[in-house]
Amino acid sequence: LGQKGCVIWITGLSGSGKSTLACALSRELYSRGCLSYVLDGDNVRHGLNKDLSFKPEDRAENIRRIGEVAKLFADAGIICIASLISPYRRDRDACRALLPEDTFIEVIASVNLSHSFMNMPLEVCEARDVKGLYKLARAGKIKGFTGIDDPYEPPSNCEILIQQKDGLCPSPAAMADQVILYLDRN
Ligand code: GGZ
Repeated sequence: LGQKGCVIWITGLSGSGKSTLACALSRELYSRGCLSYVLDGDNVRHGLNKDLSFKPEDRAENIRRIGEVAKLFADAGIICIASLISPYRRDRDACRALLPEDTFIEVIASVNLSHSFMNMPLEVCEARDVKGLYKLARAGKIKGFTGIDDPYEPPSNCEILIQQKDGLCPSPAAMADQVILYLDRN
């Protein structure tokens, strides 16, 4: 096996397609004979991180722990796909600093380049509102919800921007292909 471990860090708002991309990417890697493992914020919060809330210090700790675990996977030669909102740039950069150069690949899901980084994705995510969380946040029933009353700081230097085509969100497989293309080239 010539596989080299790395961390693919997918950041973005709730409902922006992070988990969908993580899953599609993991499948695509499997079909190419590559070993990967998905660490999804929402899932890890049910186990390892079940003691953590969504206040900034706890989000920082959530991200720090997932970063450390992702590093262990990468050390073992596995492609670790971390998918979590990770809204604060400082916290993501701290994870990047844990890993050797070029092995932390930051990806932002569902970006429409013709619009500002934030507004368009928030509108889209909120319009989809798959789990009804935005509605609850707007009604004040969830406090500190990312994009509503808690900040999201988009990456300024990420390796991969998942681009839309003609204003349409790419399919999960097309999003995964954008990441695979990057891995192939680098
Ligand atoms: C943001 C929240 C919140 C608040 C619950 N803010 O889309 P989901 O529902 O299924 O995934 C989101 C998940 C976010 O967990 P992360 O570990 O990715 O967040 S972070 O990186 O910021 O630590 C969302 C749900 O939890 N959720 N409350 N207040 N998302």
